[in-house]
Amino acid sequence: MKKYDEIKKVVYSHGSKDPFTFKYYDPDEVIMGKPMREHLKFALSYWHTIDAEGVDMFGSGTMDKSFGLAADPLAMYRKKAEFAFELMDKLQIDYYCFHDVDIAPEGRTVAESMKYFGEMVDYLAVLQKKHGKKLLWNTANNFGDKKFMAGAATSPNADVFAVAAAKVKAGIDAALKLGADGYVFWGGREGYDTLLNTDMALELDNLGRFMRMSRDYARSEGFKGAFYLEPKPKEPTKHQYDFDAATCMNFIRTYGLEGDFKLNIEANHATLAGHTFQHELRVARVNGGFGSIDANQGDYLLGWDTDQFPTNVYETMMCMYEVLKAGGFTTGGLNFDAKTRRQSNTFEDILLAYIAGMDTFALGLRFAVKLIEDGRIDDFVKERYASYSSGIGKKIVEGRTDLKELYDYAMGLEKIEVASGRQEYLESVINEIMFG
Ligand code: XUL
Ligand code: CO
Repeated sequence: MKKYDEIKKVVYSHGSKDPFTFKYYDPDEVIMGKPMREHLKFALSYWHTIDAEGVDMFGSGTMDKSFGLAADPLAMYRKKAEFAFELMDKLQIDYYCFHDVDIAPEGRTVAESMKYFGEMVDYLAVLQKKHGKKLLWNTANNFGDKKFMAGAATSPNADVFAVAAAKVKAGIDAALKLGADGYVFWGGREGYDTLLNTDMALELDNLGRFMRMSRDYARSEGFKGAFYLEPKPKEPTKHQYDFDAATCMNFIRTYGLEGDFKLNIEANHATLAGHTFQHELRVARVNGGFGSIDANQGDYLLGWDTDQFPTNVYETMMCMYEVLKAGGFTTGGLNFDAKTRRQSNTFEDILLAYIAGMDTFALGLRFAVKLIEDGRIDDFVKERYASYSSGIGKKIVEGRTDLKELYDYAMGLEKIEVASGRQEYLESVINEIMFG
């Protein structure tokens, strides 16, 4: 197998046995009026790809991403940034995403960390221009440091709330400087482990205040992008307030954040919440909250957030079906919040993992288009609800009836038959579309 440095650019070569080619992703191929790269809007996740070294609960890293510069953290982070942009070039990826702590070394004080962060943001601006790349979204890591052990915006300590707010302010300033399309809030520690020590009402209101202040600051500075809440039910906190898409939409409405806030739906978070990926996307879509996607997959036998590169075509197909039905991405895209397995510990594995993920989504897009063009599923659903297009059903959906009229109507009914849901047939249609 070729070495990482020998691979200059991964290109589309359907049927090829060369592992460093795309078999299904042809970035410039036009499908439904748009090139694949615009349908899919792939993004590289800085934390998993540039920083993570394969550490787990039981063992140390299996991969070294210090580039021999561990003794000089600023030089190391500059090298990491250069590596990130070269990697995006190789993979033909146009976007990237990062947390503040991913791109710059930690200082001894909050102020020193801010200084390093500012320097690295300036450097990313230079690299973005040089390589023609864009920032899909950035975020603040308000969960890793020990001061966030009881939450950030939901911490019982107001000083922690203030530090978290300062980090978001710096993040929004960076988003403006780098022209980001979005800004993400994922509340890994915003929740509780026991109600015995928790004032839930105050914590939720503070979280709402935090989001409103962030939005107001960003808008006043001219940020036009989207804000995203990222639902996840648990891990690291036992119960996270941003449990799932429905909970997040309720939060958005309760605190008057509609229009500004949408959702960043992650496949593995959906399954942790006991939902399918498609369910979470559908909830987002029908509630006006469809925004962006963290593309990965979990392991059905492991109960935690394994953040694997997606290879399940059935899931990416139903995901892309929802994306197409939502009218495609606007500010959002497909961020690979995914890491190579601990045993896949070479730089070649990073390329192979992204190729697998991108091809899986390319197949998902191709099949989703076929599913829509085929029309059998959409027609079936339409037909199933046909009783709402005329008569009493039409009156119900148009709000032109009431319980009294419905009572009289029901009294006149003799035989009521609900048509078959035909689940097995519909599942076989999906197989036909995928396998011919
Ligand atoms: C954690 C997770 C985060 C967010 C950004 O499970 O998904 O990486 O995407 O903070
Ligand atoms: Co994520």
